[in-house]
Amino acid sequence: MVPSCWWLRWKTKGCDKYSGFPERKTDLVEALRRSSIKLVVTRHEQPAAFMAATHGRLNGEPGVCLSTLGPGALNLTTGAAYALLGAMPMIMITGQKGILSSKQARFQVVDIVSTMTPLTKMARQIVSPATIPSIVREAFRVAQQERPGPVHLELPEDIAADQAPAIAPVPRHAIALPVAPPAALDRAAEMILGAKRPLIMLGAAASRPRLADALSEFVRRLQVPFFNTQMGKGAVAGGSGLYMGTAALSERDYVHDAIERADLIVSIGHDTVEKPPFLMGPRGPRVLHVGYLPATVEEVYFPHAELIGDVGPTLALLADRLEGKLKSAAALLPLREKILAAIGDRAEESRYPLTPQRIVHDVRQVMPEDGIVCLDNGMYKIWFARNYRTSVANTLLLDNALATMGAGLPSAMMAAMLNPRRRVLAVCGDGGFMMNSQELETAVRLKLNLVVLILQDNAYGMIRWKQAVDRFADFGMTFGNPDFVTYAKSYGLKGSRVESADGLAPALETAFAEGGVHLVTVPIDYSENMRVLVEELRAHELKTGERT
Ligand SMILES: Cc1ncc(C[n+]2csc(CCOP(=O)(O)OP(=O)(O)O)c2C)c(N)n1
Ligand SMILES: [Mg+2]
Repeated sequence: MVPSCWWLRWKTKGCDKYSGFPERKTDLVEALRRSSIKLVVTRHEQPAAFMAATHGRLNGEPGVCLSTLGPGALNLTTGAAYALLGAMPMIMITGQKGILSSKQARFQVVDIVSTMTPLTKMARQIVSPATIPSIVREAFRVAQQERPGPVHLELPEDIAADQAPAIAPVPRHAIALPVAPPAALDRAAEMILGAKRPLIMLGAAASRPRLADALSEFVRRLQVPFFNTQMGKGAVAGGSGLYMGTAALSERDYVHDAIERADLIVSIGHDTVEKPPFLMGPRGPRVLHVGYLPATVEEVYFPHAELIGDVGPTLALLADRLEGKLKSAAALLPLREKILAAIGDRAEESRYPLTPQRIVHDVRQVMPEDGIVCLDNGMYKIWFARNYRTSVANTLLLDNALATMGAGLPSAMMAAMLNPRRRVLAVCGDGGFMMNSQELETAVRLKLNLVVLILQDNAYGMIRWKQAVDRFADFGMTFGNPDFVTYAKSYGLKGSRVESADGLAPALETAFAEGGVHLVTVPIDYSENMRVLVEELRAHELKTGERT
């Protein structure tokens, strides 16, 4: 750490550092003040962690969040789990009481390293300034290395205040990952060549920022139709004409018509932290797993073969073996039109309150191709994952891993910080929004360009839907809301309420055109959850069941 003049003066007067002199608490902040590092103060530690994780998710470089000891550090835990399950590189640094003496006994002392151990890839206490350069380098290496995730460092205040000789940081170097060996590539190529109805699935790891070009190229060269998981959305660039849908549900959706008919699924970057995109069983397609790491074997995911290595170059070598040779590449493509038509049904219906389909449709109209939509967690996530079409990687940011409420606004804030010239929209339910709505102040202070769309049903709609599916009574899930427009104004930002079926698109357009932080609230009609996601899909299943 940076030695402080104040401490040096005190030392030269001959004081004993550990006898009765008040211990300093804020050396790290003071060091930050003197550094080139940008410090953003948030209004709660949890959103700071969501923001840092989203930094890592979007550009591959870990975001760093800091908190005090005890209560502040505990508030980072949900963010740690978010980054761990979502494979987002992030560093958390938390304070701790001095370890060489304890002037305040156990006041605020919680064993944070133990708390963080199951929530991180690595959790360590720093016990001496001399080790800081190597620990910090190691923390960044571990956070970024596949599978990426969070790392926790605990910095006790006496270590932070200690003097250290000038020790240079450990320099970083480029690391090239190995590609899959030729024998594995040959085996995989043979499997794909033998398939009569192949289908590609793009999973969460397909959305790693460095992979977008390689994946698009692979799909273009093979001309095999593809679908994606919720977190694999947008990984193939442009209108390839091969997109078959997104598996927002685990079974029985229209996209499963293609999945069930496939005899081979080339599963690229699937991470079983996601709600299963399909359920493997004794029957069904064979699965070839392509990933940075071997597949975790689950009851519902147990690939028949694997191709492990740096995914981009490995796929290029695989395409070299297959390009132009796949006679049945497009066998499942005729199903595409029907699947997409069913998904797009009633997207422009003029009902008020608005249907989820209409909201997704209107948001897509307002967002340019590279605009970024960041979802919180609620019922609408299924609708956006299923119905919102993307053609640029990481333009629909959702969390299908921890699936925590409260991350929508902070993730959108980081997306807006990293992409000040792109349109960024946070979509939140009225439940999830209120879990971190205090960060509107941070967004205003940072002068972000950001629109927040609140979908208002005065309820925890997702759980209400599950109650209905379970055929239980509608109980305990409704609440009141503040007047969101007045609430927005109290933070010094503009708010508007959508008051007609046709009002959403213009309200969003105006908000984006004006710049700054805006809040738009729209009432949502969730009767479509039962009508489409239960009754319509049940009827569809019966129909397809009769045919086969
Ligand atoms: C922190 C957290 N608490 C609880 C849940 C369980 N949960 C998932 S969705 C949901 C309801 C979300 O309500 P809202 O944000 O209003 O969205 P809606 O479903 O009503 O559109 C709940 C309680 C969760 N995912 N995360
Ligand atoms: Mg709600």
